Amino acid sequence: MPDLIKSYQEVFNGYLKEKVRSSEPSGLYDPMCYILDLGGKRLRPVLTLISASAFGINKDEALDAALAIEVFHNFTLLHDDIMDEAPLRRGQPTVHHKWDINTGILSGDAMLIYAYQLFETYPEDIFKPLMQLFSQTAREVCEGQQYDMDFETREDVTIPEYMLMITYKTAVLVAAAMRMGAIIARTSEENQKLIYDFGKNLGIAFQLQDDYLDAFGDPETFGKQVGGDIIENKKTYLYLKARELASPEVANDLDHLFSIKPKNPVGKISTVLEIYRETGAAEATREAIAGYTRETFEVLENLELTGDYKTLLRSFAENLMDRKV
Ligand code: DMA
Ligand code: MG
Ligand code: MG
Ligand code: MG
Repeated sequence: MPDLIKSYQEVFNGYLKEKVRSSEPSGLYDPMCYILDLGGKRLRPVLTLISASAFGINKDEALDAALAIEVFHNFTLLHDDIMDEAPLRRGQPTVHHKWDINTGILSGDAMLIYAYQLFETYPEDIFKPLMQLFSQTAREVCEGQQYDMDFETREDVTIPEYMLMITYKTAVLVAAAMRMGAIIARTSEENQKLIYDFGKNLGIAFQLQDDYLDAFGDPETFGKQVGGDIIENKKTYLYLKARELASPEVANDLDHLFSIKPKNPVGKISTVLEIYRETGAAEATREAIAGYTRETFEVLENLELTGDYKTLLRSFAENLMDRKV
């Protein structure tokens, strides 16, 4: 079954290359191709294609929506890397480091518009729900990103607030990717809701894992700067759990460390990682990831899908949760 996923990735990558290159507009062409060519997991577009197939239509019918989702995701990355002051993406310099901040913003904006244009190939009865879902999702992602920024300087962030923030900034897009396949297959509203829920749970587990890897990932393979969230004072699940489990003294140390941005962050990162481990926050985060992954599988059980797609989605999710990048 994972071979099928690989073939979906290949079909998608081939389609992306052809379509993006042929849409050559202007000077924005270079950064857009640069970030898209760096690859990445292609998680969201592959989910759209799987969803379309699972609801009984040819995956090729979902390629434009899959590309729209991936282009949109990469737009969010260009802006995210500026906001997070990230030097690396997919093992290479981020767009605003390779070019400059203005280029990162403008080519991100152009990609957002390009993503919308990709829906123009769909007939009216599909076009409208796709546009509605996409616009709603785009607004939610921006709102989630705003919360993420606000949390950097807030000391009273709670775990439910964090969960809401990652639902908006990450999970709704994974959920939308799944629902788009269902919309294009013209399946029932009930199925659309269930597949959306599946994607949302998967997206939550995915972002928890993203935050975990940002702290404990292998710098050789991660492709981003390990410790970036600590440098930026991100209030991740790791931080919030550590804050909850720590003694008053250690909690004070943590508060202090998350109120500064030292020029050389090496000492801060290693102290914070030690606190994450010693308080049990690292373990608690691993447990939370496993818990959300289990919930994802429970939602999957209630879905009516053709063929062996439940097994496929399950193994896809399991692989995703074992990932190193
Ligand atoms: C991911 O947040 C959310 C969006 C919308 C890009 P993040 O900053 O943790 O992502 P990454 O780790 O990929 O920079
Ligand atoms: Mg980031
Ligand atoms: Mg971010
Ligand atoms: Mg991250």
